[in-house]
Amino acid sequence: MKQTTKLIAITALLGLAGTAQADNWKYVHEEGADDPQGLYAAKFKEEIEANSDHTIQIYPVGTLGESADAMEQTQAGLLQFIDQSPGFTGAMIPEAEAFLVPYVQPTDPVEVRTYFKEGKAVNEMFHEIYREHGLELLAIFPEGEQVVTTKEEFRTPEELEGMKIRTMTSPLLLETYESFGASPIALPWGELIGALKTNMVDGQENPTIWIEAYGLDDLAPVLTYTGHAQYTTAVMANADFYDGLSAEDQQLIQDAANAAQDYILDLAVELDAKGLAKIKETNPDVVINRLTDEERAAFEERAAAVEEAFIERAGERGKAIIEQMKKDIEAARS
Ligand code: 6CS
Repeated sequence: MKQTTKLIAITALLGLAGTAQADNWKYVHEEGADDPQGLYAAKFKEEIEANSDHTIQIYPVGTLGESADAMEQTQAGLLQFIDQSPGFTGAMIPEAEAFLVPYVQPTDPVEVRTYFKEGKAVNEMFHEIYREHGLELLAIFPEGEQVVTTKEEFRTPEELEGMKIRTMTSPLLLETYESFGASPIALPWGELIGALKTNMVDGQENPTIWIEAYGLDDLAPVLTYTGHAQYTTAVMANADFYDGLSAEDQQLIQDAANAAQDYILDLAVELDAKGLAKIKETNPDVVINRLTDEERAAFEERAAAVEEAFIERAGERGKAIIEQMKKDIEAARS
């Protein structure tokens, strides 16, 4: 009898060991369900749930505080996955600000796709750096060219002078707008709409799809395409959580991240164009200005100081990243 009980217990244990435990993983991002980060997260969830017994609970913008709060919770291990953009992460990881250095990132849709999919800088140089902050980097993807929306028109740094422009919280964004002649103010996303409504700020920058989705063109109807940046975002896992997983689950996560990246790389360009079409269709007051090469040159000249400030902060590693980014863009162009 005793022997039989033992046998049953051992069989049960073996049975358990053979079955992978089904977990519910929490994934936080900075946008709504229909925005690029939300669409990426939904695809990631779909892949994980189709290929394992695990489930993903998605927390969109506003549900767990601002971007900085979500990062704290992820680093503390309360959340397993996070999508946070360098515009916020750069305050903690100086090298991540490489994505913000003006007039370095590509804006042409075909170049953008190749650069993010195949570029050595994007795909190989950030993993170790994010690891130093307890994060396993899973994907980096674009959301469209950054567009400046203001209440008054500007085409030169002199005309931008005195305008209070809201940026995300990475220091490099403040330096960028200072160099462009504006008076920048860093604010979390949750404070931007109120700041525009109360004239605490006169403008802001964001990709077209986001401007349309949140009615930013209604609050500051001059859209200026300065060609200085591409909105970039990154998806990460808590590194301790990731390291504690089986090799099979780690592969599951990498495969899901890659599938979601392919999906969003195609979609982001489409969404960007749709955003602009919708603004033109629905906002009779909108003014759309794309700076000429000559006009751009005046801003680009001033941007050189920002690149120097970046290298000073991010050191040799930062310098190597920027150099590689430039090579990757050249390769994408050809
Ligand atoms: O401007 C911001 O703060 C927001 N912009 C985008 C495109 N995504 C999330 C972020 O919080």
